[in-house]
Amino acid sequence: MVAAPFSPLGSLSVYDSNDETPHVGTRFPDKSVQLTRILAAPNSDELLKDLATLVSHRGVVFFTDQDIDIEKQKELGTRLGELAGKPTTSKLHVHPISEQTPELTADVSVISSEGGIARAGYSKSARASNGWHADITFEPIPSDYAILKIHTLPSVGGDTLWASGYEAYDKLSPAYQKFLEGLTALHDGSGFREYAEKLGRTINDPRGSPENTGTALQAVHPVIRTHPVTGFKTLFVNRGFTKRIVELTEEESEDVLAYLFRHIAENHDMQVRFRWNKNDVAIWDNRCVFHTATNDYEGLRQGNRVVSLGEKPYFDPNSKSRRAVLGL
Ligand SMILES: O=C(O)CCC(=O)C(=O)O
Ligand SMILES: [Fe+2]
Repeated sequence: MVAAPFSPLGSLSVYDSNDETPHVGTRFPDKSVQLTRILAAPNSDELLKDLATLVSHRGVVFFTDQDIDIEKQKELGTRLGELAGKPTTSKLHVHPISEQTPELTADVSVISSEGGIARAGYSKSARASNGWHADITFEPIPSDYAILKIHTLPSVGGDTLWASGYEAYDKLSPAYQKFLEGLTALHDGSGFREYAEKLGRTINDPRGSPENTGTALQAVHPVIRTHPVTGFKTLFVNRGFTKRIVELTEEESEDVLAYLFRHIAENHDMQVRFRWNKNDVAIWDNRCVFHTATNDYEGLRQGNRVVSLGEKPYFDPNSKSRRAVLGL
């Protein structure tokens, strides 16, 4: 895999789009831009490769009122990562607690206000910013792209926020950046095991890659990783799953992680907030953004999510930061 040049739209420049904030988020506001048409276009490989590159640069991309069904959503999840050059053993993720139903296979996660993945361990009085995470970083082979389509919404509320890992890295002082580079952290998803045990269910295994196996739901990853598509350095610890920086004492780790989680949650200049309309689709890159749901609504909110697997995270000491490359 080689770093892509900075041309985030490429062949997608024929469509109307806008940046939602300077650092994160791009939107295709017109519903005439349909992912199903992009998937079926004669130059679909070119369009999808450019879409993967755009998502990797901008962190999250929004599409308006999409007609895509779950089969096509899975095809999109598979082709984005393949065209961006991920290992052939990386398929769609099977979540440890996703259920196979007559309608949906285990590689689809139902995101619902009623329970399950998005609500495991949810408490109404908890601080909203506790929810910041990147998906499934407890896996040895974590996610590249995720695609969420929300089909059922309350009349107001339930926004989703994303934050840029590139900008989170770039906002740190050079001394703090240097301190973090080369450190590794333990990511742990045992909350899902406890949720499964409580409901008397087994953990799905393997989970989309031969390396994502067993019920430990733990992995060690670099604290700063190099993004394989953009070549940029990005912060890769998140409040949801990162428990411990391996090379530090327990107390040091606790303080440094608390600082980094605040850094992500409190810098709203590196965040974008999306207000959903029915059948909107968000595609994000779990390698370089964090996200959080907003549990501020009553009533039913539901959608389907496909998470694909990328590569084993690595840190290349010769890689550059986004601001350094873009001259920001
Ligand atoms: O419900 C949401 O807004 C986001 C839930 C989530 O974290 C996800 O789909 O990965
Ligand atoms: Fe998530």
